[in-house]
Amino acid sequence: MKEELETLQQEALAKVKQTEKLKALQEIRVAYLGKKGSLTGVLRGMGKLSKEERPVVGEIANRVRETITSALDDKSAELNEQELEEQLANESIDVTLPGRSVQVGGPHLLTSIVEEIEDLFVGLGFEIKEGPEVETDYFNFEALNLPKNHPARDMQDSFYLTNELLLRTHTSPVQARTMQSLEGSEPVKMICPGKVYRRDTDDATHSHQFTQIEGLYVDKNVRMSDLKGILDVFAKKMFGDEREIRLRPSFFPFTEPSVEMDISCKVCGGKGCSVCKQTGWIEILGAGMVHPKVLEMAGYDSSVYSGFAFGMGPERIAMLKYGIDDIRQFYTNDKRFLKQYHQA
Ligand code: 2NL
Repeated sequence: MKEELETLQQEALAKVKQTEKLKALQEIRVAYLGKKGSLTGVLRGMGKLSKEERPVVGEIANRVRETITSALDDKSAELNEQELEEQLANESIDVTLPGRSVQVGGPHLLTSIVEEIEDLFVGLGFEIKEGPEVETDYFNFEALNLPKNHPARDMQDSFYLTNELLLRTHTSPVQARTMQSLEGSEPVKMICPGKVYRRDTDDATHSHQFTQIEGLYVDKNVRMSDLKGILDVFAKKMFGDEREIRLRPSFFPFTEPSVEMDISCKVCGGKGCSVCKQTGWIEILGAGMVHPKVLEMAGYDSSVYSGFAFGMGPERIAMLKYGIDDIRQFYTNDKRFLKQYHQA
């Protein structure tokens, strides 16, 4: 029996030595020391031994168990450490490798220009208002003194959805709605930026969808000089302090009188060049005093209230400011174009 135990120990130690896997090590532990293991089997046979032999064999058996156990524990610690080393080696990061560059976006030029204009007018006390892009015939035309059969209401010029609904052709309906909601009892000082739609063929200066920013100031005693003052501040903040403005008579159905505003040409300083078509002036926007009929339809007493309104195209403003010659650049999303207008 002694020999049996010695052999068993040698066998077990040899197997432990050869093992390279934690799982196999656990199997060896079970095979020798487990309930049905070899050593347990040998010990079970101890009952047959004599009284004298039993303590001697018992002592050997205990020593064998301890030896195998400690061999298993040592090996297990060794393998665990090895595994950790491997894991650390695999997961190590080479900080000298170049990083992957992340593509960073930025605001679209049109967004920046709209926000610049918004900030400017907010600074002058105007509120920003928005409204639906699908409008009723009433708010888009009727309430703006564009009665039925008016040439601007030609089916050919607008995107109609039904007889009564169309894609708004300007942002003026937002202002008509705002005035109507105040029931003629409160002043209005607002701007409304947004998308508008016209049934045009796209080319360098036309787009079937573009952006408009309109402004409206209605109160008691609002005069044309207030309009001129506000527009002068706008022109100088947007294009530079050295710019002059001039107002020329014009016509819009919703304003009377109506004007168009020009700014002095920066390229030639007013002498005349190809940018200003030899006139020294560049057209920027349209404006006027709100037509009394428009005020009355919105519920304002036009003998008490008066107002001015203006409308501009941010695309045109950006084109003039940055020398862009094709409006389609705003809508074709060529990143080479867009990237020039933000720091990214
Ligand atoms: C242009 C001209 C203009 C208005 C828009 C307006 C709105 C109301 C009442 C009166 Cl609710 N007028 N808007 C007035 C004059 C000109 O736009 O050339 N836009 C690009």
